[in-house]
Amino acid sequence: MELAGIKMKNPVMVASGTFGFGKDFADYIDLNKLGAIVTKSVTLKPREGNPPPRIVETPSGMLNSIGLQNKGIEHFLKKQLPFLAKFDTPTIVNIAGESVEDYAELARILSQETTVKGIEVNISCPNVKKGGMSFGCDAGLTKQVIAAVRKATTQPIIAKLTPNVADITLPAKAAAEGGADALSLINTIVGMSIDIETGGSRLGSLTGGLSGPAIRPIAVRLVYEAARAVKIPVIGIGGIMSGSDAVEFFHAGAKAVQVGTANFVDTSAAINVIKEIEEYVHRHPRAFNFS
Ligand code: RRO
Repeated sequence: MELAGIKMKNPVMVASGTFGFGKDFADYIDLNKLGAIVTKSVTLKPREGNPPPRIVETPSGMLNSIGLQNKGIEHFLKKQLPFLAKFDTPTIVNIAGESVEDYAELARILSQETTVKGIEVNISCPNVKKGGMSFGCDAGLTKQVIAAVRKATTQPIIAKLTPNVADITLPAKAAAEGGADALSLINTIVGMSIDIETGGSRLGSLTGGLSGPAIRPIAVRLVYEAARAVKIPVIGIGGIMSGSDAVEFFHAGAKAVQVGTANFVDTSAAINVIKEIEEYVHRHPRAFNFS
């Protein structure tokens, strides 16, 4: 199948931030079986991330506040990308920045790399003070960022949207107008968990992004709305733990899905999702057209 100009063996990708740069999973699963690998967000310069604790378990989900920790684009190109080049699975690089120019610069740098088959533009990180979600919450800025990335590269562009908005159709349309080839949604939902003994937040940065099965109905609704607002393909993300969860997103209008939090529970989660989708398609041969 092909999505936004990216050739994939199946419609199941692993979501940014939940699969590192592939290496940690390669001992457990065959990376060649995945539809695509989306790498952890990379910025121009290294970032330390947020103060600990950074992860809290919640009912049917988890809160994270990593704060975009990464070693920067130079390190990524030298130390992480060469490993992924060995696999016959497209690598999609998730990029993040504090300014429109940061995103454009990252896209320019990555446009030289043949291993990179697509760029996922993270305008939806809930855990940073500058940039991140503030871009994705504003349709004007969404369009500006995507248009700047569009100018900087001919690689396929996926705009990763935030659910923390009143009307998802506005950033969805803005990203499409800016020149995105696809949308991916949802990133995490801003949440908070309080330790009642101390009265303080369980996260060092007070709030974090909620993910996991708890958010799936919200994600399905937002994918449904976004898919009807734009002509470009939508990639569904949000609490997919099984093939039937993924199938829900396909019925909502998604053309592909990303498995995220489930990777923390079971290293084979995405592989199992692929198998279960195959079984569903076998039982419902006319349900979807993955071409
Ligand atoms: O690093 C993070 O804290 C983070 C990012 Br960049 C993101 O896009 N979504 C998220 O839940 N956490």
